[in-house]
Formats: sequence, C-alpha cells, structure tokens
Amino acid sequence: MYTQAMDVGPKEERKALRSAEEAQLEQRFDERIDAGGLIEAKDWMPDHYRKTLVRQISQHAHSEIVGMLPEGNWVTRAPTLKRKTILLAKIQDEAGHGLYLYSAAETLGVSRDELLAALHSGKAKYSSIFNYPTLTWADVGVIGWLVDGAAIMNQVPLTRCSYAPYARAMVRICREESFHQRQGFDALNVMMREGTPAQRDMVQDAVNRWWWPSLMMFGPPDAESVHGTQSTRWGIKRISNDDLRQKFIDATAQQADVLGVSLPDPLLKWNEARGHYDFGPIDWAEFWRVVGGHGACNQERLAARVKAWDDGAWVREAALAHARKQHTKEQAA
Ligand code: FAQ
Repeated sequence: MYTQAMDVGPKEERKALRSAEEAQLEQRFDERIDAGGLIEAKDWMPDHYRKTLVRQISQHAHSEIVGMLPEGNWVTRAPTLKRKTILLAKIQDEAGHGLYLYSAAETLGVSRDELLAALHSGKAKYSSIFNYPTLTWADVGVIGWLVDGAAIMNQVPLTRCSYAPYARAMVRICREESFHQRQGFDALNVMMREGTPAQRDMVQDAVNRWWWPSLMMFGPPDAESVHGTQSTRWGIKRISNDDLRQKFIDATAQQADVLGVSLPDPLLKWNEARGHYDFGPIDWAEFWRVVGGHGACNQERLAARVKAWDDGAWVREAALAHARKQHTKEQAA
C-alpha cells in the first residue's frame, strides 16, 4: 500500500484516500437507508442523492405555486361567498406548501433564487397537470377531487421519505391536501345532488377533461421511469408510479359511483382476479408534449409566474433594505 502511494505521488495519494473514505461513507449511508434510518441535512450523503432530492423537491415546490394559477382563475367568479372563502383558503395553502418545500430544498445547499431562476427560464419542470385550462366552475371541484386526490395518493408515501426535512414537510402538506380533496368532492356532490341538469352536465364534462391528465400526474410507466429504481433504492420513493396510479384508480372509481358521474374510459372494469380495476391505455404522447412545454397553458402559466416575480421585486428590495437598517441599528446599540 505504502509503495503504491509512493509510486503515484502525493496528489494521487490524497485522491485515493479521499475516494476510499467516500466509499466507506457511502457504505455507511447505504446501511442506514437499508435499516430504515432517516437522513438529516447535516449528514453526509452521496452527491447523486442530494441532486435527486433537489430535483424532486424543487419540482414539487414549483408545482404547488404554479398549481395556484388554474384555481386562482375562479376566485372572482366563485358561485357563493362560502365557496369563495374555501377556495381562497385552499389556494393560500398551496402557497404555504410551496414555501415549506422551497425551505426543504434549501437545506440541501441550493438557494431559493437559483430554484426560481430555473423555473422562470423554463429549465425546471413542474407537474404536467397545471398546464390544462379551468373552463368552468366544475373544474375547481374536479381539481380538488381528482388532482388533490392524486397528489395525496402520491404524497402520503413521501411522509416516509428517507430525507427527514422533506418527510416532515410532507406530513403537514398531506393533512391540508386531505381538506382540499374533500372540499372538491363536496362541491361536486352538491352540484350533482341539488344542481340543474346543466350543472350536472358541467361536472361530467369537467371529469371527462381532467380524468386522463390526473392519471398522468403519477409520472411515466415504471418501465420508462428514469429515476424510479434509484429513488426507491434510496427510500425517496416508497411506491412506484404505476402502483400509485393503480391505487388512485381503484379509490376514485368507487367515489365516481357515489358522485353519480362516469369516468371517460370504456375499458375501466373491476377485475376480480387481480383485485384491481383494469383501465384503458394512457396517451403518453400527450403527457410528453405537455411536459415538453406544448400543453394548452404552459406559456401562460410561466408568464404569470415571471410577472409575479418581477412585480414583487420592490417587496424583496424593501424587505432587504429593512433588514439592513435593523442590522445597522442593532450594531450601533
Ligand atoms: N409532470 O423518472 P420519473 C399537487 C418527469 S403537487 C411533469 O418517474 P420521478 C398539489 C420527471 O420529473 C403535484 N414532469 O421521475 C396541488 C422526470 O424528468 P426529469 C406534484 C413529470 O421524479 C394540487 C421524468 O418525467 N407532485 O398537485 C411528471 O422518479 C392542486 C421521468 O420521470 C410532486 O411533485 C409530471 N406529472 O417521479 C397544488 C410530488 N411525472 O426530472 C395545487 C413529488 C414525471 O428527469 C392544486 N414528486 N415527470 O427532467 C414525485 O413523487 C416524483 O417526482 C414523480 C415523478 C412521481 C412526480
């Protein structure tokens, strides 16, 4: 060993020692993950684990704040004061979720400014679902029922994610998402039970438009999931894209019966042998088109976020000026 080090020179020797040390750290990290342990911000972690988390958590944060836009479209046109108040509270919750998640991402050594710059330049992804338009009031109910429903299905397993700051943020987020899902179901239920035939048709039309995009929220099929295997190995993902999608379909097919709406899939059928619903093919070409920036509302959504950022510049500047003033005062005291 000594002779080898002499052969390669001090720089190479340091490099070899470093990689031996890293291999040991990585082994300990893997053992901790295998034992179901949690990783905290200050713990050693492989660079790829850190990058995977920054990618997923920031995409998630972006989804929450871009996700405020489709429903925001209906705040001024909610049918009653009660519905308007509920909608305002829900949208405000989504902003809060974005903030918890940006904070969780920041614990990994990336700044919020960097993350937002990636969103604004179109480099960072956010959930495909928020690139569809909200054409009627029923869309708001369907977003609660299906989109928040899908979000909960995907996010409950994330409360057991190996990265503790993300897992902790998810606990709170899931509690609030559950209220969101229920308010959506309730709004639709009222329209279906007490509404006019035109209102019931409006609900059915919204369900027809949102059903397939909601199934796409879970991501590509497992066979095409680039990050699935590694993220599962690291305990970031606990349930695969396809398994979560199936769980969601099984739960919502029954809720659709209770609501009295049909789901727009002629192949949707309970399969006794599998103990699950069978369902028709998903249009993955549409999914990738939307993810690639060519959905109905991609440009509008991004433009709205960039405008909000630009319009808020004076608030950020004022807050910084105030902090500097306070700091100077404290120093002088
Ligand atoms: N949209 O290898 P995988 C909400 C990308 S929050 C766009 O399987 P992964 C609350 C993926 O990033 C909704 N892109 O990826 C709310 C990757 O591309 P990359 C958001 C998608 O990460 C409700 C590529 O495809 N929830 O709704 C999508 O292992 C109502 C290959 O995919 C979260 O973010 C998609 N749907 O699994 C707010 C939850 N799916 O990065 C307002 C946390 C996949 O290599 C109103 N995230 N891609 O360029 C996750 O659980 C995971 O990231 C998945 C994707 C499951 C979304």
